Amino acid sequence: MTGSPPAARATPGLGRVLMVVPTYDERENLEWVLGRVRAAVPEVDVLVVDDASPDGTGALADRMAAVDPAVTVLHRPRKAGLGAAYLDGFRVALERGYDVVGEMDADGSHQPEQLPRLLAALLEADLVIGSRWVAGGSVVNWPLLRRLLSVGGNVYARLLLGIPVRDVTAGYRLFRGTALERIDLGSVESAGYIFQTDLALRTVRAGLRVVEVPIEFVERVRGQSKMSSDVALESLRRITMWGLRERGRQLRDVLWRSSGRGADR
Ligand SMILES: Nc1nc2c(ncn2[C@@H]2O[C@H](COP(=O)(O)OP(=O)(O)OP(=O)(O)O)[C@@H](O)[C@H]2O)c(=O)[nH]1
Ligand SMILES: [Mg+2]
Repeated sequence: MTGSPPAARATPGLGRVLMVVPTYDERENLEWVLGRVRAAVPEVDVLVVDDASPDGTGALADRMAAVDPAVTVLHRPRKAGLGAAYLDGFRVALERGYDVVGEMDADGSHQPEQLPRLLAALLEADLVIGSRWVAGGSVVNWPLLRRLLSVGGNVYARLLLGIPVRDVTAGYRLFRGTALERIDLGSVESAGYIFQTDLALRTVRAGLRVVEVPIEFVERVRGQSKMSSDVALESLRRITMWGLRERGRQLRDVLWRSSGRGADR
C-alpha cells in the first residue's frame, strides 16, 4: 500500500477524517466533486460507496482510487438505498480507525469548499449538520414547492420528534467516530433517505452535542435525482410513528407521575 502515513493526513484537533460519498449513477459528477474535495481539504480521505451503478460510476471510482491513495471504493451488489449505503460505509470507516466520519452527496449539492466550516464546528460537537434552514443557510435553484416541502417537513419533524434541529433531513454531516459507536448503528433499520432523520434523532437522544452550521445547498446541475414521492411518503410515515411513540411515552410518564406512583412524595 502506498499513501501518506496516518499522522500526515490528520486534521488538527480532530484526527483522521473520512468522507463517505454514496453514488448511484453519478458518472457525470464524481470526478468534479471528488476533485473539489481533494483540492479544498487535501488531508481528508474519501470512501465512495457505489451500488453497482449501471452508468459505470463504480468503475470510474476505481480508476480514481488507483491513482489517488486518499480515495477508496466500496462496491455493493445492487441499489439498496442511501441509508444502507451509509451504514456499510460507516462500518468500513470505523474498522479502519477513522476519528471522524462524514456524509456528502456526489451531485455537487454539498460544496466541498464549505467542509472546513463543518470541521471547525466539530471541535465543539459530536455531530455537525450542514444546514439549509439556519440563519445564513440557503438553497440555490430550488422551486418554491421544493422549498416549502423541505421547510414544512422539517417543522413537522421538529414539532413531532421534539428535537431542536432545524434541518433534520440534511445530508452534509460530520460525526465523531465515538458518536457513531454510541448510537448503535446495528439497530438502524432505515434504508432510505429517512436514515438522516433517524441518525439525528438517535444522536440527540443519546445526549450528544449536535451543532448546525449554515451551508449553501446547490441543486444538482447534472444527472438524475433519486428522490421520489415514495421516499417522501415513507419519511412522513416514519416521523409520524416515531413522534407519536415518543409523545405516548411522555403522556404515560405524566399520568404515572400525577397518579402519585412515579414520584417519591
Ligand atoms: N450507493 C447509493 N447511493 C445512492 C442511493 N440513492 C441515492 N444515492 C446517492 O445519494 C446522494 C443523494 O441522492 P440524490 O438523488 O442527489 O438525492 P437528493 O439530493 O435528496 O435529491 P436531489 O435534490 O433531487 O438531488 C447522491 O450522491 C446519490 O447518487 C442508493 O440507493 N445507493
Ligand atoms: Mg441531490
